[in-house]
Amino acid sequence: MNIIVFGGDGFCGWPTALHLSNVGHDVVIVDNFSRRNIDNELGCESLTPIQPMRTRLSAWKECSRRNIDFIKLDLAVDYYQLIGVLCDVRPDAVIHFAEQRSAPYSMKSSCQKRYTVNNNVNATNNLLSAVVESGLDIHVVHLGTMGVYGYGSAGIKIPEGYLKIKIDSESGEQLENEILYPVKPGSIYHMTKTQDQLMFSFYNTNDGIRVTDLHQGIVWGTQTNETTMDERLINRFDYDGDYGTVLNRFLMQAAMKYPLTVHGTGGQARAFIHIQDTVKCIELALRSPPAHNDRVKIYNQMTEVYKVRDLAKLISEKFDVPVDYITNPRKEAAENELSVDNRLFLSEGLSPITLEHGLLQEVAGIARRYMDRCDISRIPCTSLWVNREQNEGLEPSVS
Ligand code: NAD
Ligand code: USQ
Repeated sequence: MNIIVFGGDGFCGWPTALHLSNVGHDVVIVDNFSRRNIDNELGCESLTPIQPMRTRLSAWKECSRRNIDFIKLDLAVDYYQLIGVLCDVRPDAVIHFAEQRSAPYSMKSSCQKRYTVNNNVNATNNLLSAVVESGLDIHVVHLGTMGVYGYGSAGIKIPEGYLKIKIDSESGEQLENEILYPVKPGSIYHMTKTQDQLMFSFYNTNDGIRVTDLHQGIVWGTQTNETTMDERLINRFDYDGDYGTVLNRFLMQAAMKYPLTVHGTGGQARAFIHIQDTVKCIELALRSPPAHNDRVKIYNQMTEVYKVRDLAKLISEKFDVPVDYITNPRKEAAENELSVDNRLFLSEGLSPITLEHGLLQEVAGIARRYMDRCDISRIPCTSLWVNREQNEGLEPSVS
């Protein structure tokens, strides 16, 4: 297949591009390097020494003898260039990772809130609009998030995108239907992902665009089979208070013997997936596109559910590091239960990497190896969901 990976310089996009190239697809990466620019803005960088795109691509050619092309383009802005790229490459599928993906960054101030909305909503709308205008039959695969559902499952397993409902009609009959699962975004970033869902639904119904939306949990781990082939191919590892996600932060904190930063009571249950499984899921999704006239196909791309405090306990015991319960900078439920249906990928052959098995390798192979690159002043989460006075009242810290 001819595939364009939008956002292919990022944490999920880079290993996906390499994997798809390795299994024989022709891959073009499109990115505007906004993530690298945000690192400059925040004064931090990946724990791992990621290389410039030119170096990455020539290293890949040396290792695999396969070529990946690169085009610098802002998906949210460069609309006419985007149409040109689609018409030149004529992709069978495009994978859309190109969004601002940090919830804390999206809540920093009105500037980051507006940037996140403008970037994410316009990127998705431009892509869908350009696919229509190109007249090509392109399968659009998007990286969405488990966060569109909120994290309370109201006593049911969160279904894969659609909720079966029964309602009483005016004449008293009971009608059955399926609707998009009601959204409950917990940050401006997550709100943009709920808006993406509506755009997919509209362009699918109106223009017949085939879309797969992958509602992904929190990705952990760093390396995949392809990124370990050469150090110049190494994937990024974010540990800072804005972009570092909880499990990778705990792994790096364990390597540094920095007390694990649990927000509130740590009663937040979240869904997780290893980066190696992310790339596998995307390959599986490409193999089973929705048929023409099918509705948007939604998968829950996650493999395990953990509470934050249970993760902290596991890592604390394994690596002998204390746990620090700190006031939660976010406005989120202190405790929740989460149960998720992920049968679609399991039925298509996914065999998940579990946390129990991957942790040690991650701490030794990545966090300890590159710990001299860590700037501990970047670890605290400084982005507050509401102002400090309101935040103090939100959730007491526990000891
Ligand atoms: P990332 O920030 O590392 O990568 C995103 C890439 O997109 C970056 O290289 C960035 O430069 C590029 N980009 C952003 N806006 C762009 C634009 N307007 N034009 C062109 N390029 C643009 O993020 P990631 O962790 O790789 O996440 C990728 C996608 O997966 C996101 O949409 C995110 O919502 C989703 N996701 C990520 C996780 C996770 O834990 N990392 C979990 C669930 C879902
Ligand atoms: N948390 C801590 N300590 C920390 C960091 C986070 O206790 O040091 C807590 C947070 O308060 C939250 C949970 O851990 O309750 C998860 O936070 P996170 O930063 O790991 O994940 P989140 O902000 O939800 O976002 C990440 C990705 C995002 C993706 C989402 C999937 O950045 O792109 O969409 O995971 S999901 O969480 O399933 O919505």
